[in-house]
Amino acid sequence: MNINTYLGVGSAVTKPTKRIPTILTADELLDKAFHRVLKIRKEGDDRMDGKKKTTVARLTASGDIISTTLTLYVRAFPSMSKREEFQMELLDLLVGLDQLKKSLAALSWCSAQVMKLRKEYIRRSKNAPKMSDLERVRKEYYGRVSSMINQIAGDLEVVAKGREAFKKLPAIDATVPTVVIAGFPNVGKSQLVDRISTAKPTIASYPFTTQGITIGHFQEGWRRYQVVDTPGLLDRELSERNEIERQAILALKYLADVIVFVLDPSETSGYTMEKQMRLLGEVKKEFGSIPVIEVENKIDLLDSGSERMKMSALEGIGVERLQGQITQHLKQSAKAKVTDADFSIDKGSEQEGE
Ligand SMILES: Nc1nc2c(ncn2[C@@H]2O[C@H](COP(=O)(O)OP(=O)(O)OP(=O)(O)O)[C@@H](O)[C@H]2O)c(=O)[nH]1
Ligand SMILES: [Mg+2]
Repeated sequence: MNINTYLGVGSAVTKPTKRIPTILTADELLDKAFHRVLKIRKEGDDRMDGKKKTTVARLTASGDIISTTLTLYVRAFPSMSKREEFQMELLDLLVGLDQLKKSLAALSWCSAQVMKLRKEYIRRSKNAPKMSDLERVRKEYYGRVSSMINQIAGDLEVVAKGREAFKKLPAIDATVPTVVIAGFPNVGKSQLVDRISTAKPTIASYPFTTQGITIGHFQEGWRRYQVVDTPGLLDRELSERNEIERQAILALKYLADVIVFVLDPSETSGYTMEKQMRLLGEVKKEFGSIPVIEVENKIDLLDSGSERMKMSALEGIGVERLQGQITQHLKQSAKAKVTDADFSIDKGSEQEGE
């Protein structure tokens, strides 16, 4: 079955949603279902009748709470259009879409099962001849519902993790020309992104400060460009990369129209130039079709004397020149050409109408 069936059908979601409710754990859900209903009391013709009506009302309410809560979770997951491949891949990396799909299906299944039990035990409560039978029926119902919810405890955890991933999903516009900033950890990528875009990433003097993808923008004339800050990459095989690094790889693969590769010849990042150069070679090999701008950062600390472009993201030296080069590349990107075409068609049709 297609993931979209479980992630809801219909329109594309380009922005993270805030509407997925907090996902309760199995214990919290049972607590909510069984304790809240204790407040319900019904009057009857006699003690037995009152007890029966109360039991039936409690069974009904607790079943409803569980079933509607689970169904709400399943329905709250937004759909993802095929076009947002990057977001799909990112979600897959962070939660595992197959697992999320299975877990949402498990919640649906459980919701339906609880409704079945509810029906069965309401009938049995109504037919209970004695107080003790009524108590036994109630206990059995609670026991069966509890074990069913405990069965999906792991699925609730997966769905909760899915919710977190959805919440943090960067709002990417796949049609906007995009520069992705890459390099070793601690070389100054976030400092650069902070300088050239609207994004305000965390900057700190330790590796792996950036743990996910941050999106910023900058404007040049009427054009808007996307800037993507990525977590640092080490020079190792893709199979050895951790979840944080893999997010950077996904951003390079799916988003980059141009890559800025930041090097730190001062090596104050804690990594040798040899290692950094090896990674640069890998990136160029892996993403051969994407132009790479190489820039040496921290020129305030060390000027290597190489031919490469230099800057100090910290002090703002050379940043404008770099930004100019980025813009040149982005202007020439296929995405920019599509926007240009749209723009001229719009202008054309306006003129026709005049
Ligand atoms: N002296 C100097 N320090 C810099 C410069 N650019 C960044 N730094 C410092 O280097 C450290 C790392 O900067 P970040 O921008 O967080 O580095 P990053 O590449 O984003 O690091 P990760 O997110 O961990 O991959 C911080 O302490 C910055 O202040 C620079 O041009 N000169
Ligand atoms: Mg960073």
